[in-house]
Parts: sequence; C-alpha cells; structure tokens
Amino acid sequence: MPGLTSATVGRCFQTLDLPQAEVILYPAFFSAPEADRLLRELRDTTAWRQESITLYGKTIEVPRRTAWYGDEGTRYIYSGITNVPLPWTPALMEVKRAVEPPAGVAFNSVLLNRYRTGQDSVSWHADDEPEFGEQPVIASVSFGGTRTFQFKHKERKGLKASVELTHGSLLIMRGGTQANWLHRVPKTTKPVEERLNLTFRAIVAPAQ
Ligand SMILES: O=C(O)CCC(=O)C(=O)O
Ligand SMILES: [Mn+2]
Repeated sequence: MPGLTSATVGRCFQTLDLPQAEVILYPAFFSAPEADRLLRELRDTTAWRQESITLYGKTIEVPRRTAWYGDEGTRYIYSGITNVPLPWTPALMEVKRAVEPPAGVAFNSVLLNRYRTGQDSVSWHADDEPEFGEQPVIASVSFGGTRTFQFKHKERKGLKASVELTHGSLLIMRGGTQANWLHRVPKTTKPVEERLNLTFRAIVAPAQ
C-alpha cells in the first residue's frame, strides 16, 4: 500500500461490505522485514504434510501442503480424519500473540496451508464445523506470493466478492461469515511465489 508509514502500517484496515458477514482486512499487518523473517521461519520449522481425502470411494491428494498446531487437548475432525495438533512453535506463538488483540479472542489452534505454485489451491468451503461454535472468529495471516481470496454467498446466487491477500496481511472473519458465505483460493496460471497461510481458530466444543 503506497503512502503507509511504519508507524501506521499494522493498524491500517478496511472492512469488506458483505451482507450477513463481518470481514476486516489489514493489508500490511506485519511490516515487510517481519513478514520476510516469519515466512522463512514458518516454512522451515513447520512439519508439512500431504493430506489425502476420500470422496465417493476415490482417494485424492489435496492440492497443497498442510499442518495443524494447537493446545494440547484440542482435536479437529476434518473429512472424517481426527487431527491431533502438534505443539506450538515459537514462530506460530509470535503470530498468534500478534493477531489475538485485533481479533479479540484467544485462539487455541491453527491450520497452516502451503501453496507451492499457482496450481495449489483450496476449493469452496466454509469453516462452519460445530467445534468452532456458532459465530467463529478466524484470523487468517498470509506470507509470500499474493493470492486471490474469493467469497460467494451460500444462498444468494451472484453475490460475490474477492480480496488480494498480500505478504504480511491479516484477514479477520467473524459474525455470520462462515454461516452465510463460502470462500476459496482458486488456482492461477499467473506466475506466483510460494505462499503460506495460517488460519487461527478457537475450538470451543471437543470433537465427538
Ligand atoms: O489460504 C487461504 O487464504 C485460506 C485457507 C482456508 O480457507 C482454510 O484453511 O480454511
Ligand atoms: Mn477456510
């Protein structure tokens, strides 16, 4: 963002105008040097995994690398798989402590996604699993190449929005966002740097 000084960089935000949702974007939440350091540290200290999902009897690899970290005792069921989180690393703790004040909640887990190229992606979904509670607050932090993050309303066809998630940005989703909207990061044929995304979540109900 041109014109931002180091004194204002982290605090500058915009609210997206989406009905039945609350979405706030801090385009430069982390300064460029902080974001560069965290990108390297998170890339090198995370235990990246290749997950597979089984749909209609067919097993396919998800088009990205993932990792799940969190407090002991948090569990998350995703596509029928119970995920036990790894213990927090110093870099993850640092990012968690930075995003909790603007989010206004204490997070107890984080899902990491690593998009190696423009061919890595995440398809339409909402983070509306019961373990996140009624109106979950999710803080999404991005490092590396800029990718487009798209929203579409679950019922009102044609109601769409998109934002560019830049290096060091923070996107907060709260209120009815997960109940009423889907989101995705589509594939792109444009050349793009590797990207890491961290979605901090508060698991309020234990997985059954
Ligand atoms: O990579 C992103 O920006 C979003 C990832 C996401 O939606 C998720 O992990 O639930
Ligand atoms: Mn999501």
